[in-house]
Amino acid sequence: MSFELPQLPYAKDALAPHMSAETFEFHYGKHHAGYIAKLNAAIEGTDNAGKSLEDIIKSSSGGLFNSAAQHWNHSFFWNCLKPNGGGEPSGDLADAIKRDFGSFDEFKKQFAATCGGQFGSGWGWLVADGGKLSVMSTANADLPLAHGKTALLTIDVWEHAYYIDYRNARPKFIETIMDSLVNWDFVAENLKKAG
Ligand code: MN3
Repeated sequence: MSFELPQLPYAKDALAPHMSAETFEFHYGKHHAGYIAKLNAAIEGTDNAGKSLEDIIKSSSGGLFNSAAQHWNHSFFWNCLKPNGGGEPSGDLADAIKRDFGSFDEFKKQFAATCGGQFGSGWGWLVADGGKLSVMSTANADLPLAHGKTALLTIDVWEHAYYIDYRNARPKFIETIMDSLVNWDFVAENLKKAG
């Protein structure tokens, strides 16, 4: 069975002006779709053809790992966003952030610094690790799953994620996601599943 480009949880123009339909045409329609095409070509006719995406990620390296992980990362990233999102979470998630970072503002500062500080292409993450929340960044296609951690929230900081709407202004892109786009309900669900 081959992997398919997942439906976006909103219309391609639903996050404008913060993330434009043109960005989705390229980032989702070409980059994400391209990773899936490479992944399918790499697994066709091999033992990996029937495996889950997570199993392929955990057992692969090199080009196959990159394609599989980038499919996972992008599918996760789209779900981390929603129209009229952003601001502050509530409930258990808010309590856990306060417990492990001291305050939401301190989390936001550390998360933005981690996302902004990733040198070159990669991802910024809020993760759960042994019942505790922390922030981390990964290079290229790398992801928390490969380090035994559970992803709760991510921002894609590859240039292709922000170049159309923000040119080279990665910090403004990160700030806009935090203020206007984060889907905290999705993050809270991920925390619940992490246990
Ligand atoms: Mn990307």
